[in-house]
Amino acid sequence: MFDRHEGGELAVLVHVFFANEKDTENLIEFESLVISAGIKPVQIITGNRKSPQAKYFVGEGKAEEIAAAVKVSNADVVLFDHTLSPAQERNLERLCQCRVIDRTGLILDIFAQRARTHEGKLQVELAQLRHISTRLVRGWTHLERQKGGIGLRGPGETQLETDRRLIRGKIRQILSRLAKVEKQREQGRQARTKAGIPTISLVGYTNAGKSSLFNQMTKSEVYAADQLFATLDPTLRRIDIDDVGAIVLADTVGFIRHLPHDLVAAFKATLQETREASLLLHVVDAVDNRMEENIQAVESVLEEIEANEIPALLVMNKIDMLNGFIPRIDRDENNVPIRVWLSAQTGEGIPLLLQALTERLSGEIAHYELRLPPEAGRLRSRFYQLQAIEYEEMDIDGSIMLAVKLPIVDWQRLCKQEQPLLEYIVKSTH
Ligand SMILES: Nc1nc2c(ncn2[C@@H]2O[C@H](COP(=O)(O)OP(=O)(O)OP(=O)(O)O)[C@@H](O)[C@H]2O)c(=O)[nH]1
Ligand SMILES: [Mg+2]
Repeated sequence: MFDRHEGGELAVLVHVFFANEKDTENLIEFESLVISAGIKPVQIITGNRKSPQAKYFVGEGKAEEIAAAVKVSNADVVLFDHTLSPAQERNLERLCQCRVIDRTGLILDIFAQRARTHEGKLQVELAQLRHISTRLVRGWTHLERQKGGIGLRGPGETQLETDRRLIRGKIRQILSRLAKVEKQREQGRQARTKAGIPTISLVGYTNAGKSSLFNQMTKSEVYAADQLFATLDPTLRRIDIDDVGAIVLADTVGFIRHLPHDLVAAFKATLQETREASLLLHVVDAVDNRMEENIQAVESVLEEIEANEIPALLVMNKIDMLNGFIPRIDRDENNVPIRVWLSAQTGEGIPLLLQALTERLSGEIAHYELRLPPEAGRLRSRFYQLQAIEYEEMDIDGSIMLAVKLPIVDWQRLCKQEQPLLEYIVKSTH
């Protein structure tokens, strides 16, 4: 219907350097985000400010410079590398006589293009509707709207603008559909827990090579492309590792710094597998000159989605681009693997990764002997559900002696949920 990708929309990019910003890396990343959305940057306008200005975000003079650039370059849209208020967006649109999209709008647009599964699409649509609902008043002609394009794709803005009630109804509808999908997903997860299959989740900065590694490990074909955010939805695949048995591997959406906070909330649901994983494989692009910052950005997103306490193994990817680099495992002082250097593309180092995984997974099992008082029957059935009981014996006083064996993460989760658990420990045997 809308063919903007054929020619590519033309955009004027705006990036403001704030007082504490030193380098141009953020700007370069913004540009690649824009390109990965299928848009052609025709001019980049930068400025320096201490803080945003209320009316246009930038100052009056800079705003006029942007408007002039739009005219000269015949751009379709202005993209800001910042979060704009609805009012700022409106004022800028009036001045520039074209659409103005902020960073949230841009990332949402990329998400909309990349969503693959039903749940992912619903999540994006929900986030778009919420974003648009604050920005309903726009003076677009029909012609421009029919052209489609960034920020206009998705929930049919024309209609939405005519009636706010429609938007609310649509949001309700999506929420109830999402609830259904989430229920199905929950059932799948419970079945896996019951079967004692641990989940390993691939996480990492966008473009680090998660999907490529996922493909190497599963030999399946998941969409991998040199674009940011090639994956939006976690993709689950069951694989077998010698000495470990079955595991579920989960590919996830790429993380990014400065992800607008509402989006983190919206995508938390799609990262559910990550939050409940036994181990995270944190994939790092080892040739990216922002490697350290990317690792930190990923760690702070993990914190936001409450997955920062899950054990992680770093996967230093793309060593084929480091001349003569030999794949290897780095270990900590206890000889536990903490980093594996490999290439997801050529496959070199994959056997080392499997070895490290085996060591980590078998090293992360907790063994305990417990004495449960008669009234702790519920706890006993929790251990049964987790298939964690190695043997049990009834004592004369009615209490139950239990030997349990389960992944440390499951144990820790149980300790949080069942407060008295720690009091029942007779001995820890791992
Ligand atoms: N040279 C080289 N390129 C790689 C390697 N692994 C991945 N790539 C390339 O890096 C780009 C991104 O790979 P993906 O696997 O899509 O990365 P991703 O982390 O899944 O990206 P998102 O899903 O967008 O977050 C693609 O062009 C891959 O071909 C590698 O080991 N070596
Ligand atoms: Mg991917």
